[in-house]
Amino acid sequence: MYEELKKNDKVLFKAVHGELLRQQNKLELIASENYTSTTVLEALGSVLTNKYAEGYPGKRYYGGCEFVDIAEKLAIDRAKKLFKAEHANVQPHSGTQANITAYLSLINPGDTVLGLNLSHGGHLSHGHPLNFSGRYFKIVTINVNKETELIDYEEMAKTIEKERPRLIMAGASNYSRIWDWKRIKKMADAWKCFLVTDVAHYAGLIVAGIYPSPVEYADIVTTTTHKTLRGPRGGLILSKSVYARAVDRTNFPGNQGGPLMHAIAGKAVCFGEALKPGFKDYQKNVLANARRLAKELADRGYRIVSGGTDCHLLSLDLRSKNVTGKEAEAVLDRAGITVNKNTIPYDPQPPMVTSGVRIGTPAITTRGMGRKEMAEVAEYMDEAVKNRGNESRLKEVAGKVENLCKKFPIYPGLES
Ligand code: DSN
Repeated sequence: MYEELKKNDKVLFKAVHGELLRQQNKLELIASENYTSTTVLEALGSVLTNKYAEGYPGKRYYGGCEFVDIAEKLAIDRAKKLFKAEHANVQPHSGTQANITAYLSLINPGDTVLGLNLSHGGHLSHGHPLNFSGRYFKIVTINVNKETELIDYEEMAKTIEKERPRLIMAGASNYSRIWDWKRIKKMADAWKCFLVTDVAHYAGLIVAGIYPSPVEYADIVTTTTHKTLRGPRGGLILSKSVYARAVDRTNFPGNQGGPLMHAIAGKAVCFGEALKPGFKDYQKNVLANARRLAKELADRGYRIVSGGTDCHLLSLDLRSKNVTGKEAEAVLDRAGITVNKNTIPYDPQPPMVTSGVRIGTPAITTRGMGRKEMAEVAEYMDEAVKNRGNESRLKEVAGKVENLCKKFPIYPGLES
């Protein structure tokens, strides 16, 4: 595989091949990552990358769009069916780009947006001061409840009453519990503000029916396609048909130029795969693995933020182990386990240090690991954290991790 790259660009080939081996031989526990199918990879590497297709199917600014139109139409139809949505725009290059489109389809710069604080599990594009969202909108944030570490709907209601946002952005990149979309919709209606939900993390679970869908409640729903959905990197916007025109015009020409047709083809494949019955079983396993991993880690003395998980991710509070998130991320990496440091609610440490790590099971479940392996994963994580000053013990753990990974190949045939 990668024969041309190997022959024509040795330096880049080395990087691509190295990354393939890293993905194969290490445990990928970053909650927002996954392994796409080889069908998605083929679509991504297809000749569709050559085509300019500004506009939408049937209404393009370029000739020669008859085949890319088929791909985009397929992606749109499948997305609508999958999420039971009235309208879908498959062109956003990323989740953040989808969020820019969502805001600007409904409100104007300077308007007030309410979102979950980034250090409580929110996302940069939900109002961080350095992000476009924080620069162009007035942001008010809510925190999770200090005791329960759950979304505090009463605080949310009070904040809405006081700040009168024009738009509520509900969603997270590190919140493992159920969002009560219906309750938030009631608040949005009561105070006449728009509701946008960003389900980038939960999308796969939602289409499998094991996490609540906000599609019937939200004016606009945004998501990425590469996390639990297991597709190519990219964004997707779903909306009520009343916002279809605004969404389409705001995405193009409003905030993007030519769509990435190879990525849209990859999204069409991903949605097709998610419509198949096996996808539901996969998502059930993702959730069951996350719950088992949480239990195994709790049994080893790690505190799970909010006491557990209802999705694919869990947030670990490492303070009882006297290790920061930054140190844990580094030490786990030396043991062949990839995670990301993450703030926990009311974290005493700054964001570049943190007291926690975020862990997810989408990727290890894709490669076929199940409940039995979760005990092994927890054991290796714990061994690494306990032996953080001992390089030879860490090498030993890395060896065990590699042996486990070898039993679950990710792309058989690609490695040679
Ligand atoms: N960076 C993504 C995540 O890890 O959740 C969100 O954009």
